[in-house]
Amino acid sequence: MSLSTTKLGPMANAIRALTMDAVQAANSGHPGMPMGMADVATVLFSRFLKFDPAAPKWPDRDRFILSAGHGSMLLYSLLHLTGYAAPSMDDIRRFRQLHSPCAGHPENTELAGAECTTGPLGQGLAMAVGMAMAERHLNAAYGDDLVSHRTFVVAGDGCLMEGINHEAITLAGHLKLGRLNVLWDDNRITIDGDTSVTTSEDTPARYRAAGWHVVACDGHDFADIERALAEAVADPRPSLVACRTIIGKGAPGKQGGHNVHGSPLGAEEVAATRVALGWEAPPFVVPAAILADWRGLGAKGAAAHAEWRARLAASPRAAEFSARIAGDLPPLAAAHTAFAGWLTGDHKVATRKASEMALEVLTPLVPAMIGGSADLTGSNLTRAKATTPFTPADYAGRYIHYGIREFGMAAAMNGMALHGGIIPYGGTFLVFSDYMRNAMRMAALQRARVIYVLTHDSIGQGEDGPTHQPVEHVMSLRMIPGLEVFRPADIIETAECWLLALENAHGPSVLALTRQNVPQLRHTPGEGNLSARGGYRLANAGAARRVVLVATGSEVAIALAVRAALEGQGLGADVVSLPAWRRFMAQPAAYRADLLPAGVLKVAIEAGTSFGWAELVGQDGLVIGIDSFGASAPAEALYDHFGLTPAKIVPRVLAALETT
Ligand SMILES: Cc1ncc(C[n+]2csc(CCOP(=O)(O)OP(=O)(O)O)c2C)c(N)n1
Ligand SMILES: [Mg+2]
Repeated sequence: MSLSTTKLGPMANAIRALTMDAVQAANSGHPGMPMGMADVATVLFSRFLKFDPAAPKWPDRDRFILSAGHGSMLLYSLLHLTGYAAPSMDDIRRFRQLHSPCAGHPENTELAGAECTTGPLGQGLAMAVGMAMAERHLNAAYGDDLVSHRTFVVAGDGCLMEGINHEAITLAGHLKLGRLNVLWDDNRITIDGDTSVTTSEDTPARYRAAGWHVVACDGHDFADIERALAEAVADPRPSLVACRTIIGKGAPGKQGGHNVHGSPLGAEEVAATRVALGWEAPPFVVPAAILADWRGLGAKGAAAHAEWRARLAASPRAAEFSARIAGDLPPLAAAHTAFAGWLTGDHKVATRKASEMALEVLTPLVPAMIGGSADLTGSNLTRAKATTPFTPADYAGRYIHYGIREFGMAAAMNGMALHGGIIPYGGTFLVFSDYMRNAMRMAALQRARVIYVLTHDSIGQGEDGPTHQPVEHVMSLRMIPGLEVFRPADIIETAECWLLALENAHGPSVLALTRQNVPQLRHTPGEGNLSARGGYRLANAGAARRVVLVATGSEVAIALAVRAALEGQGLGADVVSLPAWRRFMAQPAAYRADLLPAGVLKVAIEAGTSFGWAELVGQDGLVIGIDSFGASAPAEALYDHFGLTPAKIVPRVLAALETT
């Protein structure tokens, strides 16, 4: 079915009408962008996008990313009009209301047709880069028959102005992601007014400099849009399509101005727009002929989907491919055996080194694992032998040199995870998690399985000094809902936490790892994965218990030394290792109370902020932490300077015992 250009106008106006009426009903929302991009989106969906509304998760569909997430009504309109099961017209009527899947910004957990959650400007495009990387990798692994699709992005001035845009497009240009096409809503308006207020950049020149193909079109001329999109799709480079548009197009009194960006048009202007567009239908009604055109267009995708399913059915790798896309882990018995073997050894290694050893075991078993680092491979120890570099010449490679682009890396990893078939992990220094923090938050919000290998996790990194020494980071990452933060104490806990991170299929995980060596603390076989409960009793009091020492990561060994000193004075002390705070908090109250009993002095030891620890040790507990920035010196000198040695901690515990 091919739609004549005369049909496209009314189809685009259906988007405009739904948008202005939904925003008006909610008395909140952003009409400008969907009304301005309605024509471009109609051409994209009718002439280029490969999709099947009956199968929103069909693995070989094209990905459509609305990076300008404030224009969510564009996506909701398109999904409804083309015949996705959701959103329904009732959902659209309830735009921005509690429990409507038509939330203020698109949320992947609310709608099957929303590939990712967008709203923080710039990140949708950066996630799309990850999706395009995932497509190339899986194409290299499974061939054109099973994986051959494109990634289309609608981005606004804001998405292009954000700093992450530079990271994302230089990475995409370098990796020659020719199947990535960005449709730029070049309306020259942002909230504060004309873009001339804030920028004088030659944006196309910047894209060209990054190795992109750039083409422009009149975003309200269907034939011109089609020409530009055809050129973009044909070009082997990633493409920027600069669509010159008028924000709020169709609203006669408001189009072209910044006030139409994020406020309802108002009843009068809505009425005037109906007249201007010749749109006579009442709110939330799409005339049958226009709806039929949209639905016919949606139904068109079933054929391509059916052909793909036939190819999958004929493939000897069908089951493997489907399991991979579903995110199933292959059997990990060999890893369990290997890790159990470590119990009999005595490894004094940094936990970053233990992580590398774990990766050497895991990556050959789990082909979905794609590693990388933001230019700190030799420090993060993220590269295992099974993972060769991912390059334009070899997209089958499983190791991504992200360059010094932490935020871009984190967003790309979100895109890869959301694409499906990939379990991305990537490294940087823990202190630079701040650079990618919003993408980590977005991973949690989107329930994406992304694993962050964050090394040099305390003052223990030593001589680089306070700029490189995390103090507040571990605790502040624990505050992000849905983000698992693991801080393993030794080689055994590191292996356990890697397994837990992999098994955390619906959320991101942090592995906070030391630069400095730590002793192996566990040697007992058959105990199972003790880290799975978040915290566990590592050592029992010998003498009558007076103290419980709670510690994480490299400080667990210190806690054991403190315990030995206390026991030497006849004071019984337990040591609780707490590799995963939130997991521990999710345990039954009886389990927590058994580990942290009332009536006993509880002491927390962590080389980071004391903030928050009172929740575990109580107001009468003792918190040994660091509430200032670090300093530049060898690690041992810093542990002494900041009072984190047994010699400095024991007197404080004794003093606290006297007052309890
Ligand atoms: C990271 C981030 N910063 C700020 C905002 C708030 N915000 C939403 S839309 C917008 C203006 C975006 O301008 P543009 O992309 O040109 O959208 P248009 O006004 O053309 O629809 C801003 C600042 C945001 N959503 N994300
Ligand atoms: Mg704009």
